[in-house]
Amino acid sequence: QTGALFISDLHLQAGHPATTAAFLRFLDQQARHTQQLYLLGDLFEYWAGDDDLHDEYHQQIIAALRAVSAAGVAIYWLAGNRDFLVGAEFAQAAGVTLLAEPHVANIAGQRVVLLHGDAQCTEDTQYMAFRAMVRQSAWQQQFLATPLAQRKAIIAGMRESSRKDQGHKSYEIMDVTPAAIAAVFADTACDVMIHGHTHRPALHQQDGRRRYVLPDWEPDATPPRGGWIAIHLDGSITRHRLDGSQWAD
Ligand code: OKV
Ligand code: MN
Repeated sequence: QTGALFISDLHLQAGHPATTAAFLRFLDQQARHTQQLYLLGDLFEYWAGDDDLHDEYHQQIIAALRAVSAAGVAIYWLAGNRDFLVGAEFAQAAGVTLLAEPHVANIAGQRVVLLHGDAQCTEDTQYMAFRAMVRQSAWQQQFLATPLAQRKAIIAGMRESSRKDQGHKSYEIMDVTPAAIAAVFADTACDVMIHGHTHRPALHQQDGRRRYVLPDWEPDATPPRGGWIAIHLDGSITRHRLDGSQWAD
């Protein structure tokens, strides 16, 4: 048994059956044997609102999460930049507890600060402005008041224009800003940080502090991408690939 497991950036969608299968396998073989499971953002490729809960694919994911929760695992959710519209109805249905970031957890005697990671990519000023807008509750209320089909069309339009300007290339070169990371460490008085978003899995060690970055999941890529971080009951921290093999940290 482990104290806690951490994953992020699966970008789950009906059109990616290999990632879906890897996630369901992870829930069954790993997550059932942990005390706490932390989902650190972008579990879904996008989330248009909790009224999309009834979608067949979403029901499959929700049922799988609820089964793990019902087995006694405490599941926690931090929003990513793609699934920040997940709300109380999803949380209730899936048996997960919504967290606000930065979240400080005490796990096996370790004070750990948890983030998705997008808010620390401060050099992407265009994205930071967009984020500030869509994270406002007034903006979200207005957006969620439009019909679901229209919201999906708006998101699809954003995805299409992001593909067209090769926005995906420009934001994949973006990384967290050292000053933003230093500020989180200072504000939270933690020595360990775990986040995702940047798709640059790593363990950064500096001044006695550790910053773990989670991988995104793409099991069909060569080499396959994906994996999780574990905090064990003795406080040790390990990184794992999708096949369970451990990184030599
Ligand atoms: C993904 C990033 C574009 C970075 C929008 C609700 C909203 C989801 C979305 C739209 C954009 C993802 C899903 C994309 C990542 C970018 C630009 C920078 C920094 C809404 C839910 F706003 F309509 F409510 N999005 N897309 N970026 O084009 O794939 O990661 S995306
Ligand atoms: Mn992200």
